[in-house]
Amino acid sequence: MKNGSMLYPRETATRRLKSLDGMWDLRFDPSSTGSSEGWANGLDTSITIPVPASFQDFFTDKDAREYCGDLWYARDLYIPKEYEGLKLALRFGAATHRAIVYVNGQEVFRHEGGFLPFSCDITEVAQCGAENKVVVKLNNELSETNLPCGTVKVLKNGKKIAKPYFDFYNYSGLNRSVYLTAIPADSVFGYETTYAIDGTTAQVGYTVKTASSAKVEVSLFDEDGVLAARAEGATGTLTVEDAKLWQVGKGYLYKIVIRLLDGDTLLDEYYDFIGIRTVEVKGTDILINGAPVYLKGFGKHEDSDIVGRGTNIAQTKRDFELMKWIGANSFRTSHYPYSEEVYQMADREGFLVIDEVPAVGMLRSIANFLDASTGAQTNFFSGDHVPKLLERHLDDIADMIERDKNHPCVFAWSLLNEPETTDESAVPYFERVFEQAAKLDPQKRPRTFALVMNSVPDKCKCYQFSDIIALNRYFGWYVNGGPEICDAKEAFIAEMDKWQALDLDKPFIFTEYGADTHPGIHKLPSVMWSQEYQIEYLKMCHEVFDSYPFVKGEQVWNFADFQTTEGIMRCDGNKKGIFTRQRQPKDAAFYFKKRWDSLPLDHKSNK
Ligand code: GCB
Repeated sequence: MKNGSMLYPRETATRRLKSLDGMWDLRFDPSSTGSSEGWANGLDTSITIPVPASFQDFFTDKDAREYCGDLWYARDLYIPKEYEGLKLALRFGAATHRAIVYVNGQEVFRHEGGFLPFSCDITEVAQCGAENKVVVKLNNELSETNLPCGTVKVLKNGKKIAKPYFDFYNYSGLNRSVYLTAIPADSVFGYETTYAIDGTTAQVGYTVKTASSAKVEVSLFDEDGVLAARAEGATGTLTVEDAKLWQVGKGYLYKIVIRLLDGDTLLDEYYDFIGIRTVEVKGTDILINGAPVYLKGFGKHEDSDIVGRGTNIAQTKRDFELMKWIGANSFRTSHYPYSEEVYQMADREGFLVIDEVPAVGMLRSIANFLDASTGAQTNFFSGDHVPKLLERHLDDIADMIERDKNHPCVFAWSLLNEPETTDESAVPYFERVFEQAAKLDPQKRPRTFALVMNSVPDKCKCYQFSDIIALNRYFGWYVNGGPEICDAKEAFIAEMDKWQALDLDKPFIFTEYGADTHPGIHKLPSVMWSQEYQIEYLKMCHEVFDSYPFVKGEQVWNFADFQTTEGIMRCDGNKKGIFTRQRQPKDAAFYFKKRWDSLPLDHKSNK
């Protein structure tokens, strides 16, 4: 089924919005009999569950928390009489990992993929001035034909559990907000912008996609509400004199207002916030508004106590305050596109974001963080699952770009995390994935992917696709840890020398490096897992980064401790956080603050 508009839902003079957040009914369907038993009409259940949130961490019994399979959400929805005549849609910020939506017992939409929004038209089936029944059949199983990749294990007692090929817990459910949107039939469907800056003047190119032949008018207002430019037509240019640029650390935003007019009659109005800035990779520099930047920041996760991967704007706010405090200027949305509210905050705060599609687990292993260092080969890109997986991957890239292309904070796309690149079969796959991003992004942002430990110069077949080479490296943790850290450093340098010898003339950044650290462990001399070792490890890595002029960024793994699947390598989750899961600093946070406060934005620039 075709996805509706990906625009962030907003209320305007012509648009109405009703939140469906709150308590929903929930029913697990382990034997998948719900469909034949008519659950699409409503659920016979006593369980209720908050939305947005992952369902897992509310429960005190393990079967519910680890539930893997079909699960149904339902609630009543009163649709006001005034909405009659408008186009009605249900807009899900994310439904993890696949969903079938029913309204008043009728199927209205099917969606695959758990980290991007979809909007389904319900005009035909909805009743205005009456209660309606919204039911969503979710499924949270992992497979090799969907992103992120993994599998399902059936236990001897018949219960299924998720087996991710990735290192984060399979949080699922209605993780993001749900809205009823009511918009006019003649409406704005989407828009995009491009930027050219000449002295103090900016040319903002725009294209508006509409479901209408009405006249389009586009206006830009500055932060004081003063009109900065106006233009007419579905495609055009807004000339902004004395343009205030969106800068790193100072995210100046213009309000863009798009109106559809029939003579003087307003048919539709939509607004959003954009930032005037350019992005370019030149030689080994990453340039924002023509000026070089050095990335300081984190790989993150959407992960918090109780709500799991559910949108948590309160915690997001805390995260931004901590990132500002520590002197960071960037982060990667590892390993999936985050809630839209995160990008909105990054736009305002002037953070640079590497937006990552949920293409993780493309190395067939349930402990890929270990196998990556051993040179294990799984020939992931040569199986029968590949055509279907590629199709899903291309779809998710399209949806991510459609959703996020107007955010000034997004300066690069990460198209895969730690895929297996040591086999030729990866090459045609990469070609399609990289082409897709280039084709769909109006701003032609740089594209990258995070290279796993064994994607090294003489083995990796795919690094040439990247505009920015992004390395995930764990010398001193997964290899040569503890007293062997001196060997780790040598091995690290040996690899970096090989990259240097290739003379790629591209920026390198570290998208991951880190050491698990239990906040309760202090040790003199250090041992692995102690706070002291984390700092020792980080200092070693930084010495290596600092000695290569083409290294233009460091995003440590991870911003905070986060939940993973259980296992002997994980102690109630991954503990590589610089902050705890409750967002309090480990000692390393103070070490970073000192380092990052002293590194200028144009650190190591070629200018
Ligand atoms: C990686 C993965 C990340 C893991 C991390 C680790 O390479 O990209 O998802 O959490 O290593 O801590 O092992």
